[in-house]
Amino acid sequence: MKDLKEIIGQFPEVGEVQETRALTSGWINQTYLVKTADPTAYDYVLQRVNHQIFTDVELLQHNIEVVTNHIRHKLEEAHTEDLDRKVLRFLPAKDGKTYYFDGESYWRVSVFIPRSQTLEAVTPESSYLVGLKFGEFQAMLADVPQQLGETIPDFHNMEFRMKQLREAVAANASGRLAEVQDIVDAIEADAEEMCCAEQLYREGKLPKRICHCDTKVSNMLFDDKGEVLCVIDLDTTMPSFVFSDFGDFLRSAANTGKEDEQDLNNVRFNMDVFRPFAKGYIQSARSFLTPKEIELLPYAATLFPYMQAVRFLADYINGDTYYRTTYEGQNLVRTKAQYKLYKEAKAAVPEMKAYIESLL
Ligand code: GN1
Ligand code: MG
Repeated sequence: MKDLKEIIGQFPEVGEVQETRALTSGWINQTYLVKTADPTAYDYVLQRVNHQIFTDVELLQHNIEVVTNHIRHKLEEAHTEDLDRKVLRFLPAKDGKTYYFDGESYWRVSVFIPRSQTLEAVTPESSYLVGLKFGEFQAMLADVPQQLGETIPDFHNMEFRMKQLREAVAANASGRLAEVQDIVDAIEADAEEMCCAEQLYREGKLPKRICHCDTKVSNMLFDDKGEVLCVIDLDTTMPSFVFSDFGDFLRSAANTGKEDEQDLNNVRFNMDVFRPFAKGYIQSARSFLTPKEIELLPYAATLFPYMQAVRFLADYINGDTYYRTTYEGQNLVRTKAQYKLYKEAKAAVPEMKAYIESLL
């Protein structure tokens, strides 16, 4: 790998660097904090893009530029103060592109948002704010004039995820199939029902819109008073079903257990997170949501744990080639925990429906 200083030097706006240190969060891209010598200047975030996963970095950065410029423009029109803390800004390299290719890796630099923090867990109060903000994020992007591409093709496509699972089962590369046959059968039993969104899309009954596609509380920056500053980690921002952002957020935030919880009794669907999140989201997204999209929100809360169970299970059968694991069998533990969450969310659907109706 090239010298980091040399790479930072490709982004002239950065100025004199005092120190560069690795940040640990996120396992997909490698991230560094670049502290600058001038105390009045911004610090920056340097990232090496994982181009095994994001194979089209040109498209990736195109999406990010369109999205951040569009949001910045809207915030300017609304005379929003403190703009550089409300939307990410990526710096141009010497050639004007927002990334630099060193012959081996792709690098990009964005402004480190001063006086910001991330939260790892939600409270009912923060889930309301987060719902409001993700709805607003989608609302601001509802009229983006350019076409955005899929940075990971078929990312939240349930039919595609089933196809991957079926291929994993057919190949049985790790020899682990016999051990998980019961759970494969259970997943197959619900597959048709869970793939309904793609079918509705083909029938023209469900649109795709620009979504974040990695909604979780840690992808949002807060100020020291707990107010939301902005949405971060825009790599998967692309056309998808709006309920992607709704369901994927609840998959982590409304789970009372860990993603790889061993004790399945701890995995329940937390309606005390669902309610404020749904309230905030619907409040800011209502202006553009169709009745069908609103109707499908409870389904989305079941779809994402189901999809994640399918993805973890396929990876387990493939021999753990995608998700990093820290202990033997972790992908199976994750699968079972996500499947349990799916069942819990399913049981809560009538309650979710009634609550959403009460909001309208
Ligand atoms: C990956 O790395 P992270 O946590 O942002 C994955 C998500 C999964 C999640 C499950 C690009 O996201 O889709 O929901 O793991 N991202 C990618 O923990 O595959
Ligand atoms: Mg991510």
